[in-house]
Amino acid sequence: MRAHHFPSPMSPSFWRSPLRGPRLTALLGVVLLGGITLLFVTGLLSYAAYNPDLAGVNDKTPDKGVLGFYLFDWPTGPHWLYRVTQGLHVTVGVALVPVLLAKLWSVIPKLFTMPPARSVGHALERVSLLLLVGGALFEFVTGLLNIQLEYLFPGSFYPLHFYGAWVFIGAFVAHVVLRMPQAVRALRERAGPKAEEDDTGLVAARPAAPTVSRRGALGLVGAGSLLLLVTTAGQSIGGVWRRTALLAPHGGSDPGSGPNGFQINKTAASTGIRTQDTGEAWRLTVVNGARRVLLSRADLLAMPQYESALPIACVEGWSTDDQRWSGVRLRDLGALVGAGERPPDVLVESLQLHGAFRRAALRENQVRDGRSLLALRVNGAELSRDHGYPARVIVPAAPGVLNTKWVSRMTFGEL
Ligand SMILES: Nc1nc2c(c(=O)[nH]1)N[C@H]1C(S)=C(S)[C@@H](COP(=O)(O)O)O[C@H]1N2
Ligand SMILES: [Mo]
Repeated sequence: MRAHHFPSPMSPSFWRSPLRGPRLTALLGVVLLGGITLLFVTGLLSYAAYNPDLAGVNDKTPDKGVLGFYLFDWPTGPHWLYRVTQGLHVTVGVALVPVLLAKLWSVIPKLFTMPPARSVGHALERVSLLLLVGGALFEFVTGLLNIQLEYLFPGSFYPLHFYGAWVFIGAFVAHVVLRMPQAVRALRERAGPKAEEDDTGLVAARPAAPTVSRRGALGLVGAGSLLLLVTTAGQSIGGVWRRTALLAPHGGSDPGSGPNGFQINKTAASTGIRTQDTGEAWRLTVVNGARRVLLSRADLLAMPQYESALPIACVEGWSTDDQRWSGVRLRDLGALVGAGERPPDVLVESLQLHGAFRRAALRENQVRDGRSLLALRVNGAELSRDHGYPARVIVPAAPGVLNTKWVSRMTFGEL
């Protein structure tokens, strides 16, 4: 009897799909080139939107060094700015998952190529591919876990995703530059090479009979992406689309009803806000240097009230439609303690004792904008406890993280 000899993954005859080849890899690569560029840009924007250089409390990666070279003052308009940039970041990231997996599948034989390195150049190339594949998986996995399970990374999600992005993008740029000529050639030649003439190592040496056409396979990947798109995008688009956001744990369809019936990030109970601290005894302390004012909720309601229609837009990708907030302008609170015509930056602190988002700093342009409020009411009703009663910040175009709830103290000018 003759023993059957099964090829190992290191042998070229192990990989038999007739779909693999430079053309499939190049087509998927082009989609990823566009998509990942968008993820990188919107990711950098999201970091800038936190105003990390303004104050330590805003900076989740304080050791960034030169990687913060591009930071700029995040603007206050258009008021839906962060809704769009972060909605794109998360939605496109989720929708690209099938494309990324298909791309990895299309090149997997190369992962097993033996010998591991034929030359120094080849060794360097393979190390860069490890960084590329590892970096991509790392960024997608940390991003997806953060939007699905918010407490998985207590505070460490930001540095992981931030530094991971820079490692990944370095390998990505090198890969694009090195592979561009091959990809362009593969896209020009519709037919694709036979195994004998293939110099990419992607075409199966002993192809099995096809079970699906290349077009059919690409169609499946596209359909997977589309399905993820329509079950995610609704959390950022809002309106009736919110009902299709089946994959959105925080931005989905059932935020309750009534004036306060829109998405809640962390509830009062989950952040340890006690009822006795938000009742009659609550006071807002407003400080500017030696000047200090204590205000009750009635005092705040007696000040001129303004209305702004603004969304909450979270780093997790979900956002609310515009809500009608009303309350006191931040710049009027600054004026109360003599912060002047051009109010300086402000540190906003909440009743919450623990947690990364219990306080945040706002930049002078955000304080100055007449739409920036310390909101007391929303959509014609009192703020609910979960939306920040007795008072919360709302600032146009800013990430949700800067819209501090349960505010107890505002310190102008000392950041
Ligand atoms: N004190 C406090 N304020 C906070 C937070 C928090 O955890 N604690 N979360 C912030 C984040 S990350 C978001 S997205 C918004 C959510 O506001 P909402 O729950 O009213 O939608 O509140 C912000 N304000
Ligand atoms: Mo958030």
